[in-house]
Amino acid sequence: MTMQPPTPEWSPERWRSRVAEVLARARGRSQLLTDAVDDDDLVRQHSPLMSPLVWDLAHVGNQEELWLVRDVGGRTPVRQDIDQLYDAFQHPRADRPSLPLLGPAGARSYLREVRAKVLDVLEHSPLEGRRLLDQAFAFGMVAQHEQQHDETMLATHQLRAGAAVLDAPDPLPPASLPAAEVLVPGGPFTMGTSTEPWALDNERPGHVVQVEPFFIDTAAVTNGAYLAFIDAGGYDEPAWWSAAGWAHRQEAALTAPRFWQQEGDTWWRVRFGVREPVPPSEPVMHVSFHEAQAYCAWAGRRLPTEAEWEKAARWDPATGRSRRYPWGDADPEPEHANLGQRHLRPAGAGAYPRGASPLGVHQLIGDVWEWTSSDFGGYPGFTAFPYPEYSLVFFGSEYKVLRGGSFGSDPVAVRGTFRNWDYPIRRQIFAGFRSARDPVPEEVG
Ligand code: AVJ
Ligand code: FE
Repeated sequence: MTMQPPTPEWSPERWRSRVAEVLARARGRSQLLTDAVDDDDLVRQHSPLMSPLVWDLAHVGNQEELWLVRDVGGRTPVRQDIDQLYDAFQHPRADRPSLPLLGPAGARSYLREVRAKVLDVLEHSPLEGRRLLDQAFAFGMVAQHEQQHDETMLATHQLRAGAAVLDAPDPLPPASLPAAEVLVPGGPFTMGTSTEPWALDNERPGHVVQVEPFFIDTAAVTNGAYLAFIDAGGYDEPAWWSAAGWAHRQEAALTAPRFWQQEGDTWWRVRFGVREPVPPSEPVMHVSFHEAQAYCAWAGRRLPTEAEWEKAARWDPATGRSRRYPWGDADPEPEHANLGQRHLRPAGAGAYPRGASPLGVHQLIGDVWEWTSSDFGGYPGFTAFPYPEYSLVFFGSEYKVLRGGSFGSDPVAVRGTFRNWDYPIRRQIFAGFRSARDPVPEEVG
């Protein structure tokens, strides 16, 4: 079955049922990730990079209250007194455990109370007349926000010490691909979107970008390929690293991706509490931008720019149009991509042939986030909406853009235009990369 893309003709009833479905799915995920551990575990900080899980939980409810209960619904607040505790800009993650936060039971009942009001607001809101209401934008934004925190909570699970508490079936096995890289022809394509209903402000507006021809890997760089870089002494050769990357490699004493351990000749990794040999055909993950960049330099290649990544993912050579996803305009289904925490690991190359782009680039969506070489910035004509703290305050050269989502990202929170960002030293996200290169003259006639 194919999920048809939303169109401007969708009735309010159709939007309402889509919203109810995505809100319920997000809540089920939040509950699963927080019910999996005991109360002590929920209030503990598992890493200075992360909030206690109980903070994420109540923060999700507080954002839902701010946007949907109060702003869209115009209803009386549920808990105005706790807003500042859950404002991400008032308290850095490292300080959050010492705040007078709602406890696990209090957070759960807060979320229930907010959600009950929101379902009533959904039923009674006109879904037109304000930008926040058009095509149920605010509801879609809130569902995406909860799913983004669900991926953050999954990353907290990965950082947490102790026995495994999460389990999921493995994805389909890898399959061989006809080529290791493909040529993406030069020329214009439309980057970003002005029409995707729930696209966030940083994905807008759609605009034409000229891209020079380039080659891009048909699959993400694997653990096996990355091991060759390690074995070749890549972590000890400053020539492969940028100045900032080498300084960080030295200071943090990096020798391998995060969560890897070497024992004799074998590399092991810990994945959600399970120790296992590093699987060679799976995409490498938990590498920083700097490690990705150094690998590419060693391999005689480079990271793709964000525009290159998006052209490889969305551009249809037959029509010249940009698709919503590599496979077309239909919403993601399980056969297209490894999304939604259905599996707790990325799949190997070739596991999702139905999700390939027209040019034959595989697994751009799902499996692992992919580092690009681009800084996070606003597109020409950018306007912050509905609040500058989602995107605008992060624009600048400190953050690098990642694309495509991971196995931990929900379909509602990933698109061909979706942009994620993080500091170039970060490794806690489910991020890997694919490489690119410029053609030599005889390759582009
Ligand atoms: C888009 C993943 C970088 O988690 O910092 C969540 C998403 N913004 N709450 C983040 C977000 C506000 C954001 N990222
Ligand atoms: Fe948030």
